[in-house]
Amino acid sequence: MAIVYFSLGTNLGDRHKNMLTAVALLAERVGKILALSALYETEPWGFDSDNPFLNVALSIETALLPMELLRLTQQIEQEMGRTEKSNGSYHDRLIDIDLLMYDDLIINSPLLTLPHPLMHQRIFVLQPLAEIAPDLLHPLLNVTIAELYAQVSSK
Ligand code: PH2
Ligand code: MG
Ligand code: MG
Repeated sequence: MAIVYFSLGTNLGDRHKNMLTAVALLAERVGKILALSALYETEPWGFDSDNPFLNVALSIETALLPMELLRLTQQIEQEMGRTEKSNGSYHDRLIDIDLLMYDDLIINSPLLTLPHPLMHQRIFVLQPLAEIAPDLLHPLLNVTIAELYAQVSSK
């Protein structure tokens, strides 16, 4: 079994409903939820939009492999009605499910990079993640999530 961490975001439609649906589908298809953060309302990061996000972080114990998780999360995004494709620039979305970490695995493949390559820069990821896993070590940077969050929030 592996412990995996996800970041979820939504800034379109019924955001609370989108978030609950995504969490329920992850619990059904991925594994047991170990921890779920509060809901954080956050400003769009990296692009301009009038629509604030809801973000959460969660950890799950799973028997699935990283590429299986990637396929599953993309399938859930599609089932929930996400149509936009990532084309290099950010945009509003009904639901985004990002795999942040898979144990302390480091992967650099064309389809999947772990840990998520931008997680250490993103306050909307680090704040909820620091709530549920402050002592978790980033396997490349060798610092805890609490330290990364402190660094980003002091900028
Ligand atoms: N996701 C992005 C880009 N910007 N900003 C916030 N606040 N929350 C997000 O989930 C988010 C974002 C790309 O996935
Ligand atoms: Mg994302
Ligand atoms: Mg994504």
